[in-house]
Amino acid sequence: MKLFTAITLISTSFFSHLSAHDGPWSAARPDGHGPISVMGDHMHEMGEWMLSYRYMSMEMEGLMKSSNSVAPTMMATGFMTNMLPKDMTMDMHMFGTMYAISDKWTLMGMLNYLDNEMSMQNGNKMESSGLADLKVAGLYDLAQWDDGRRMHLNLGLSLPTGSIDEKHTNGNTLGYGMQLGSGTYDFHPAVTYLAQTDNYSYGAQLGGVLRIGENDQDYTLGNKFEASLWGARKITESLSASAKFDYSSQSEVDGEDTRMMKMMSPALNPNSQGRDITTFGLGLNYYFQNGGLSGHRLAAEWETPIDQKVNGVQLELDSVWTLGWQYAW
Ligand SMILES: [Cu+2]
Repeated sequence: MKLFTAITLISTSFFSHLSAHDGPWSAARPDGHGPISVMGDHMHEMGEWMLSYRYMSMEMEGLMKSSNSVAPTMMATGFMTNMLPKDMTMDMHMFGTMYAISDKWTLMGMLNYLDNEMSMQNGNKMESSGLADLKVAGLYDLAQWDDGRRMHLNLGLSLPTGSIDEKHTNGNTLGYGMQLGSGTYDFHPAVTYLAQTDNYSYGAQLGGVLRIGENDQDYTLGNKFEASLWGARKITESLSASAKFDYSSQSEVDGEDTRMMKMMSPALNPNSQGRDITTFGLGLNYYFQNGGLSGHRLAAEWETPIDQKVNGVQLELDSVWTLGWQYAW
């Protein structure tokens, strides 16, 4: 009889791993939050607060024309060899806060600080740093099912707090990619779908950036469409590992900043902005559930392109690292 009970217990616990999640979606597990590079992936319960800090570092090196690598020459690119970019690093410090005013609405605010550095073929180095565009968002709960699935709407708006007047030390206006903001109010809508089983979780987010009007230099950065799909495995009660695919498509700049000599360098050319890119990412989430750090989360994610096609001539994206800390109470 004891043997029978033991077999029953073992087989029940084994098969329960295969069955769907019992009960609603839960944030109280490491993969209760998406990969750290995904914004607005989760909501909170009424009255809950969250603070977060993310550090994102993006490396670009080598030139591309459409989907091909090209030599840094005038012959290959149509731009003066001296004025072609060689590499660029973009570091972003992202400070975020979330608060759930009800079980239906979670509010979000995000302040980013940018630090850009670009080297040209002639050895010139250009730098810009400062506050980027402030983003506010409301996440609205669309549906929650009893088997661990849920869906929400992201309604975000970014305010033109970032400078579009960044200059090189010689007084020339820096290119579009070195500016800190868009100069326009931008609408960031998205739909997010989440699903959990006992040991796995999945998510998908479809969204974009829609620019409203044009900025005071008479141009508008390209609108962007983005689709992300990820899956994560809960390894222990505190640790999960994730894989993510992300596709985004951003169009070129509409209009032009007449302070920039657009024939000189692709960095200054409105038609050499925006790209279609598919990336693959691997990430880890760690969730402290006990002790003094209970409620804190640490996460890291590395992403690299598997396919990219730039508009005009641009630097090739190599990799993106995102490291993050989150604390909810
Ligand atoms: Cu949160």
